[in-house]
Amino acid sequence: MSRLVVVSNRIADPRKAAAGGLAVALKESLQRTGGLWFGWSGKIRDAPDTSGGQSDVQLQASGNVTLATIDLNQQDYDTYYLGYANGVLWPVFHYRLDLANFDTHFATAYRRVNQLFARRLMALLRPDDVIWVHDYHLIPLAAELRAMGCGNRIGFFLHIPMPPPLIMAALPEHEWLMRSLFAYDLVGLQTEIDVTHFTHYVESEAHAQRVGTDGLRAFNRTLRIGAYPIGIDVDEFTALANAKEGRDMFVRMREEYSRRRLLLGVDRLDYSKGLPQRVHAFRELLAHYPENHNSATLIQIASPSRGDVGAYEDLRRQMDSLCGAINGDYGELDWMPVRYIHRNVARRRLPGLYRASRVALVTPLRDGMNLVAKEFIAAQDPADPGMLVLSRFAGAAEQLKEALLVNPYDIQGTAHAIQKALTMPLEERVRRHDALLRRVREQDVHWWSSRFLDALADTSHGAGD
Ligand code: ADQ
Repeated sequence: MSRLVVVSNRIADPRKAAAGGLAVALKESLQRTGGLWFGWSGKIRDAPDTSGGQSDVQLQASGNVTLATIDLNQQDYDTYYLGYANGVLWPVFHYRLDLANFDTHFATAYRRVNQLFARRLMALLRPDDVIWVHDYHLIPLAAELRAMGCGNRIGFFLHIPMPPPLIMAALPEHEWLMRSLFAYDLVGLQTEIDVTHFTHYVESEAHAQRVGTDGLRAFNRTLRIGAYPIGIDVDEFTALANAKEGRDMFVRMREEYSRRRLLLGVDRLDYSKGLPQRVHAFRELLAHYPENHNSATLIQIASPSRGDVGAYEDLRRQMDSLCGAINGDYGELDWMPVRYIHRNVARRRLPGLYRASRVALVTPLRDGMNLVAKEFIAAQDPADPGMLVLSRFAGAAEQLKEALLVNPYDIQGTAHAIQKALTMPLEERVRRHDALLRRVREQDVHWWSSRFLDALADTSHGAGD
């Protein structure tokens, strides 16, 4: 059995409860194969790297899994991580060309850090390892590994959207970046729309030929491409909901809001999540449906993320002012329409919060998948479930058709859908939730990882090299 080697910008210890989705998804395969997880430690080293060898790789055992990490220096952090990954790729792949900072130094640093990852990883590899690389920080990693002679089977999964060809073409390095994907044997994207975007891009820019049902041939190599929508671990999430803290949270929220109808948003504070538009839609709900006064209460949790990038500061100020204005204009002595929380909320408290809410607002302007939508469904009481209002621009919308799908740019339309969700008869809520839960259960995170790894094992490795 081949050893699984996972590479991602950040790693998590799969044995720790708070490790999160990816760790839970990969735990089984990593443990079964005595695997290795390689990535950045999250630490910034003061001095420049002079070791030139393996001395700066930190190895740590987690059961029979090895966690291997390297530190970054301040310059790499500023240019590779904040600069290119989060200041160029994140906005461009979320269609926000206006927010991208196309500084050529960032692209150079991105390549340099990918080379550093490849060099350090190369020394740890065995000939029959299967390598699974994750996300936009590491797109050129396989190309760098191949340049160093790596002949292993390598797969890549992109957690964020693949933009349409003309948006991609605005990226000064688009040709290099997309060509580098052809060093992988299998590329997994979240949705069929993403696959269509990538296919059209390589057909128009690189005259790629389709091979069989899921192959693309260009640059003298063939890769397989497919939609592998990521899911959640429903059992782990249900266990969290039934644990003491989950239950306590639910009871507390139900008591606190017994006379109110609770609406909930849970996001990282990020411009892709459509937060100002959501607050505008909630304001529109209060303006057009006055029966919600003194009743509908929006709890919006927006935890800080990547605070050093300027765009996030603007968003934070915008949210502060929008939420303050609604409370000032509509609030009563005993009713605050919006509770805006700009802090982290512990994962174990989320299920109770989800379950106490009548409606979840998951309305990103663009999102690779959005797991909050799936977690909300999993946390509901099937006999009296809350309703999901979901952006058609979230990857999850491809699977979750029974939610109320909205265009988040259409403020009136979204307000109308929220009203529909708040007043939906029990029978219809149960019917929709039943279909949604079935799909969230069937297409869970284990289904996702095993589908991807089975397809990777199945690739006719190295074709065309
Ligand atoms: P994210 O943009 O981080 O991830 P998302 O899928 O919404 O997005 O959330 C991932 C996890 O973070 C979920 O388990 C959620 O509960 C948790 N989370 C989010 N906000 C939180 C908060 N304020 N407090 C506590 N926990 C919070 C990227 C892509 C997504 C894709 C995921 C997985 O942008 O589109 O779904 O990867 O592939």
